[in-house]
Amino acid sequence: MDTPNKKENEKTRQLSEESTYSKGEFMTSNQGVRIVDDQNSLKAGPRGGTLMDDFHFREKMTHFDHERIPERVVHARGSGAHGHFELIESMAEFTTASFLQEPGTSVPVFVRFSTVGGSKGSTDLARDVRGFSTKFYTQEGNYDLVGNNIPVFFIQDAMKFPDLVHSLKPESDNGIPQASSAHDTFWDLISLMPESMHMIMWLMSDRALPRSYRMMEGFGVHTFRFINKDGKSTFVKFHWKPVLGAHSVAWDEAQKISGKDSDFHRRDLWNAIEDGNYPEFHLGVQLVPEEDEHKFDFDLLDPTKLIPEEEVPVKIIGKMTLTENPKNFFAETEQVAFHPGHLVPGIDFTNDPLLQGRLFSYTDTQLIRLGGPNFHEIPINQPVIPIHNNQRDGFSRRQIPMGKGGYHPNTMAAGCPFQAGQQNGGFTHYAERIDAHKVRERSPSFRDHFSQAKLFYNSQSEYEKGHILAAFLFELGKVTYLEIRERITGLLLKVDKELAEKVAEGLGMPHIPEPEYPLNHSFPADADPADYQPKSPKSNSKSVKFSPALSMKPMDQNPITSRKIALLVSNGFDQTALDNFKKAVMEKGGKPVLISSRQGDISDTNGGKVRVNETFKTSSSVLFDAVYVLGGEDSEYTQAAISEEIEFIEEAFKHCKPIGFSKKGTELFASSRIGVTIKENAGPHATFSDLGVFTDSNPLEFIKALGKHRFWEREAMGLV
Ligand code: HDE
Repeated sequence: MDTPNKKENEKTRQLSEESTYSKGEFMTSNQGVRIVDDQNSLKAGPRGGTLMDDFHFREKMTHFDHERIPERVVHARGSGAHGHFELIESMAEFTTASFLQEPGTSVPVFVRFSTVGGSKGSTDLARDVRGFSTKFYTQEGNYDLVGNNIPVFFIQDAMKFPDLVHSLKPESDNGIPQASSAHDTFWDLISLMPESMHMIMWLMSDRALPRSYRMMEGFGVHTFRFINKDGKSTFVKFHWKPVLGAHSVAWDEAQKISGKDSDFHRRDLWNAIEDGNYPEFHLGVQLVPEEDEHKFDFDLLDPTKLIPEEEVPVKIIGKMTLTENPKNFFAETEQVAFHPGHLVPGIDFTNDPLLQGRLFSYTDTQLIRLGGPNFHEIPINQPVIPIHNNQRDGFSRRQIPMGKGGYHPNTMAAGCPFQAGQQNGGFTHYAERIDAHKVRERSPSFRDHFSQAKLFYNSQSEYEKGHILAAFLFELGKVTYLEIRERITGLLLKVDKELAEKVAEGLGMPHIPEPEYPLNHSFPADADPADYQPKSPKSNSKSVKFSPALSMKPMDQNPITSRKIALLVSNGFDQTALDNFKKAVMEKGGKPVLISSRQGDISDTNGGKVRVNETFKTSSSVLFDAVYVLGGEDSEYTQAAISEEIEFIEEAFKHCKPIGFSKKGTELFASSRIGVTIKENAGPHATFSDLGVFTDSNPLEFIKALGKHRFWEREAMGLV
């Protein structure tokens, strides 16, 4: 039987064979000299000191000593994959970008997903924004869409980014906490920065706890421009929509996954691709004609605002499929260098002040991170078309330019390389009219900080609102200064009174003091007391008050492809029931994983054997999407094993996962608290299957329930 473990082991063997790229070759030094012995250093006698003459030892050790490069100052923890993007609908009316002209055009891509705050080795499951960067290797050069899984940002001006990141990162005196926003400095800054409130609502929502990189949306965040062949500009916002839907895990679960498998998202992405379950995302655009720039209640240049999909629908124009894991993590995922300024003709920026600042920062950071100006020569960063210019030299130059050139204009190289001009596809910036005073100011049109925070909160389902409340109670519960908690709840009052009151109650605050501004010397210099008050919408506002697209609830019926199901078995199991179950799950693309109390083979009632994949010690229910209890008749099953198994099932129940019990498994159902809890608390009309628990059932019903992802109703009913 082809169990997932066996498959993985086979892959490991096969890969290690493939990776001997120097098959049959002798080991050499970096100068190509054959190495006599790579295990022992050169010594003055077998028990003597190591000699300076040992150039082989010195070369090997020096290289090792220099193996690490600085990690990214933000988004340090990430995972990448190769794939391709294929155009579905032509955008020729709006842009000249070559890869967006002919439906069917396909270009290679490399994607890197990341968390923001944690270090390179931190957990994947932090409550955090996720980066979603895509490099399109087009025939006109590289185009990078460097986005996030949340469509807005914390700040409106790049000037504030270092402050934001310093407040989020571990505190500067003790270096605590790692990969967490739940601490004083972060909330101190936020409490003084009302422009963050919209983003904060997203960060406290389930969007910050994705189930998988394959199951989250992506957003370009800023408003960009498409430019067509007549030079006409259309504003554009980019969206990635995952084919598997957007799904999240529970916060308690996220924290436990961090302990059980802190590589959870990295492993999930890697395994899905190895299994041929290629992650797929549709690319969508929201298009706004230039003349409609001022039609909205907010400023299109303000990165703390989104355009509700109900106002401007997302048009799907293409599909990205990730089909190949990197061959080498460092060479590709670590060395890839994205930049929002890597544009191709037909796509341009707007004056969004956050985007403008990013245009400086990304090259600057690569210079230190990748050690000089030649990082475009690292294979993963190279365009698929040749580069020709007069740039020369610098650290780690690999290209060998021929001839005496290196300047322009010239005759020595017959004028080469030529300037393309617009007629030959040279990048031309949009000829935006500029007539302004040089000022250090924020536009008054950026001053509404609460309407969209409210819109987001009001658009959430009840269970999502419950999760937001719980997130505030966790995060602010870790804040040790009462004034900071008070200022945050004061800001929350302006988003939703009931939410603010519940937060205050949970934190044991007798009342929420109305914040008075200006507060003190730390009041931001550019802030107007009016920033801290909700604005009334324009009288002719058409803006929506409720946007279903902002909730993840409508996305909860999806294919179960690649979903992991823990299949609990013990000796004396029913082979036919196991075969039928596995067949039914695998037909739908699910991944059953056999779990028992010990490793090795277990026997069915007729003495047939099956190998288990994991035990209760090596695994945990938090690593699965659902649990199916196949059971057995094992007279030697110890009390300890039964307890472990019941804990496994009850934890899955707590995290609102579908749970099924076969005929033989029902004994365990009886021993767990699940049945009693449902009967006692869910009311006379609740059925087990409404709550995602399938007893003695036809497995098909259970498998169908997997498509719903979670039965969050259990929380609303107070069952968990
Ligand atoms: Fe970034 N950001 N960022 N950022 N960002 C970086 O660049 C920066 C912002 C985003 O997978 C850094 O190469 C500034 C918004 C992603 O390699 C750095 C500002 C969005 C990644 C940097 C922002 C992003 C980065 C660190 C405010 C969503 C990971 C290493 C003006 C649209 C890229 C690096 C990868 C990485 C600066 C704000 C997304 C320091 C100054 C808004 C996905 O250059």
